[in-house]
Amino acid sequence: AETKAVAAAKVDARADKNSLKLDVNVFKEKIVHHLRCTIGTSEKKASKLAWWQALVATANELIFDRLTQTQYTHATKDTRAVHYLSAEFLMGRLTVNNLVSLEVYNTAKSALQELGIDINELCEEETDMALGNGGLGRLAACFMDSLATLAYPSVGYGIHYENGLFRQEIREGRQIERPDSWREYGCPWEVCRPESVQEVPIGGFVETQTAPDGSIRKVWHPEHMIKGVPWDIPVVGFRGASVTILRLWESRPTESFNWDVFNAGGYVDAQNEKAAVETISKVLYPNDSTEAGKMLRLTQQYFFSSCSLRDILRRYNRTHFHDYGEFAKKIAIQLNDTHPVIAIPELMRLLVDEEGISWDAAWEIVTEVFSYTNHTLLPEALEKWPVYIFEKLLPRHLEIIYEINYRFLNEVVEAKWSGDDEKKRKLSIIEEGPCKMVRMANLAVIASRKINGVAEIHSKLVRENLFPEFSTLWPDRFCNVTNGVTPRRWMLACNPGLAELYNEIAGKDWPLHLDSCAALRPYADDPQIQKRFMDIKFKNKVALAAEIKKLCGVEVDPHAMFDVQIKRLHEYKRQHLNLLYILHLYRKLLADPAMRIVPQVFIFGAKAAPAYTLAKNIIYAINVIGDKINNDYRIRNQLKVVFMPNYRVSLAEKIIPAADISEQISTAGYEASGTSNMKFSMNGALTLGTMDGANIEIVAEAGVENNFIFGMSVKDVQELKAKGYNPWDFYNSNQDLRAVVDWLDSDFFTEDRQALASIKHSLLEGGDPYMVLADFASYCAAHKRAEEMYADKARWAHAAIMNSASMGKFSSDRSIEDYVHNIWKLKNYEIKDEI
Ligand code: 4GP
Repeated sequence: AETKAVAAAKVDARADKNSLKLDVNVFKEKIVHHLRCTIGTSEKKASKLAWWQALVATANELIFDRLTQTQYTHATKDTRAVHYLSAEFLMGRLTVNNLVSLEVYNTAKSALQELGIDINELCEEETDMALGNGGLGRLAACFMDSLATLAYPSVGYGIHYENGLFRQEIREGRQIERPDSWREYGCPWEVCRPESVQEVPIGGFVETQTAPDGSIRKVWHPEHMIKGVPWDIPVVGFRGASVTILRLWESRPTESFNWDVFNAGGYVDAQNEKAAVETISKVLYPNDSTEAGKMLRLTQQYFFSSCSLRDILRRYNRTHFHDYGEFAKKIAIQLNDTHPVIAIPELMRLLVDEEGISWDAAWEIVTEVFSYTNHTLLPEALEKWPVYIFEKLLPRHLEIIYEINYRFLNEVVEAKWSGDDEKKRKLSIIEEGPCKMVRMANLAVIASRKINGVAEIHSKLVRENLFPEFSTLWPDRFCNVTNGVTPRRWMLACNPGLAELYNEIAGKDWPLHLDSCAALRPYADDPQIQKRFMDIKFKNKVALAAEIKKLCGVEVDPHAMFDVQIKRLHEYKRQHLNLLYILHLYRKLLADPAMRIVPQVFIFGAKAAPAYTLAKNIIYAINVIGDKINNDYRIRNQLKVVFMPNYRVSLAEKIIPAADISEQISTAGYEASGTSNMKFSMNGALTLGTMDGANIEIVAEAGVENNFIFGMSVKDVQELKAKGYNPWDFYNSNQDLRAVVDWLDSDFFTEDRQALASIKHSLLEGGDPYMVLADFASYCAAHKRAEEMYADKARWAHAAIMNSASMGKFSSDRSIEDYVHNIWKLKNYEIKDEI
C-alpha cells in the first residue's frame, strides 16, 4: 500500500506538471533551476548552449514522467507491440517538436522571452540527429512520431552511430565531407540504459555434436563477444498521447575481451581490439540505395538486429518465462528495407540453438512475426553479401540460411514448379556464380508474413517486376502502404502561420485529423483567404531569402517564383534535368536582352555519396553555373540559382514552407514514393513532376490541373527501353537541347571543363540511363505552364490552397493505421496517469 507521503508526493507532482505547462512563471523558474542545478552555471555566465540544455531538462521533466506512465500501461496490460528495426532514423532536431507536442511551446517561448532569450535562437543550438541518409530514415522518424501520437505499443530499434551522415561543406563549388559529431558535447534527450546491455557473439566456427541418441546439435564457438549498450531517445506523441522509445545500440568491447589481452601484456593489442569493436557503431554508411560492400556494414546490421531481438526476448520472457506459445501473438517485427534482414536467421538461431525449440516450431514463429518493407527497385540497392563473408562473421547463420533455402526450394518451389531448375535458380536465397552471394531480399520475402511497397505504383512494380514468382506463390503476402509524413513537424511546427490559418478554419485538431484541412477547399477562390494564404507564403519566403543570403551570400527577391529541388543527389532523381532547363532559360535571356520572364529562384539542396563521382560533378555544375548566372548583370536578376549547403532535416523545415514549386522529376518507375513531395504540397507548393511514386496519388487528391505533370509514364519508359532508347535521337532533333548539352562541354562556366563535360558524356556516350534527354522537351513545356500560372496570382493561389488542403491521405498517421490494420494487428491504449 502507498504511504501517505508517497500519495501526497504524487499529488504534488501532478500539480507541478500542470503548472509547468500553463504558468510562464513556473516554467521560467524551472529553466533557471535547471540552469543552476542540472547544468551548473548561472544566468550571467550561461552560454546559449547551456540555456538550451536547461530548456531540454525542463521539457524532460514532462517527457520522462509520461514515458514512465506509458511503459507502465503497456507492461501491466501485456500488450502486443511492433518493433521497427531500421538501420536509419533521421530524427533531425527535437526541441521545437517536443515542446509543440507537449503543448508548452508558447509557455516556453514567453518564459524565455522574459529571461531575455529568443527561443528560435536557442533551438538553433541543437545539432540535427542525422542518423540516416534520406527518405527511408526520415520515414522511420515520421513513423515513430505517429506511433507515439496514436499510442500504439512500439519500439524503434537502430544504431547509435557516433557520426551521422557527413556534414557537407561547399568549397569552390565542390562538396567536401566533414564528420558529423552530433553528440560531441552529449545529447540531453538521450538516456543510457545499462540495465539492458546485451552481448552479441561473432566470428569463430560451428561444431557439429552428435548426442548418444544419434541426434545432431550445432554448437557455435564465436571468436568475440560485442557489448551492445542501449541509448533511449523518448519520442513524444502529440499532446502527450504516449511517449515511446527509440532504442539505439552502441558497440563496446566486453570487459573480458579486453581484459585477457590486457593482462597478457598486450596493451596495444587491447587498444586495437577495443577500437575495432567500437568501429561498429562509429559511422553511418553515407550511401543511399547502393551496396557498401563492406564487411563492417554486415557486422553493423547483425549487431543491431541481434541486440534488438535479445531485448525483445528479454522483455517477453519477463512475463512468459520462456514459453514461446504466445510469442507471435505479442510481437510484430517490421524490417525497414533489407538492412535488418539478418534478424531472420538470428531469431531462428536464438529460438533453436539457445531456447531449444524445434526447427518447425521456430519457423512458424519467425514467419508470423516478421514483415518487410521495400523502399527501392534499384538493383544495386538489393543487398547481397558474399558467402565467404558470412563464413567468417556468421558461420552459424549461414548454415541456417542454407537450411531455410533447402526447405523452401525442395518443398515450396518444387511443389509449384516441379523440376523447374531455372525457377529454383532465380528464387534461391543463394546466387550461384564465381562469388556465391546471399540475397537478403529473397530471404526477407521467404520469411515474411507481409511484404509492402511504399506507394501504389511502387507496390505494383514490386509484385510484377521485382518478385513476380514470389507473388504468384504467395499473392496474399504482398500489399501496399503508401508513405506519409507527420503533420506535426512538417506543418504545425515548421509553418506556424499556416497552422494558425488551419486552426481557424479546420479547428485545432487538424494535426491529428489531417483530412479536416479539406475545410479550406471551399475558400480556394475567396480573395481574402487567398490573400491570407499567399501572405503566409510570402513571409516564409522572406525568411528563406534571409537564410539564403546568410548561407550562400546571394540576394534573392521573395517575389520571384521559388522553385525547389531538395533530396539526395542521384541520377534517377534527375537534378541535371532541372539544370538543363536553367541553362535553357539563361541562354534565351542572353539571346534576347529585352526578354522579360517571371523572375525565378532555383533552390537546390543535396548530398552526394562521397564515392559517387557523377553526383558530385552535378553539385559542382549547379554551383558554378549558379555563380555565373547570379553575377551576370545582363539578365537583370530575373534568374537566380542557389545551392544551399549541408541539406538536412532542419534546413528542409526552413525551405519547404517557402517553396512555390516542388521539383519531383524522377524517371518514372524509379522513385519508390518520395515523401518531400507530400511535405511541399501540404505547405502549398505546386508539384512539377513525373507520374512516379506518390506523385500519382498526390495529384489524384489535389487535382492534376493544380500541378504540372510532364514526361514519360512508367509504361512509356518500359516501352522506350524495350524498343531501344537512343539519347542521340533526342539530342540531334532538338536544337535547344543540343545547345545546352554542348554548353556543358565548354569553358564558359569553369576552367574545370572536365567535371561538366562528364555530365554531357553520361547523357550521350553513357546512354543516358535515366532518360533525361527524352523528357527534356516535356519538362520545358511544363515549366512554362508553371511560369504562366505564377503570373496569374488568383489562379496560383487557388492551386496552392487546393494542394495544401487536400493532403489528408499523406499524414503518417494514415500510413501507420494501414500498417496496424493490414500487417501489425495492434490495439492502442489510452495512457492515464496511473503511477
Ligand atoms: C527511399 C525511396 O527512394 C523514396 O522514394 C521513399 O519515399 C523512401 O525510401 C521512403 O520509403 N529509399 C531510400 C533508400 O531511402 O535508401 O533506399
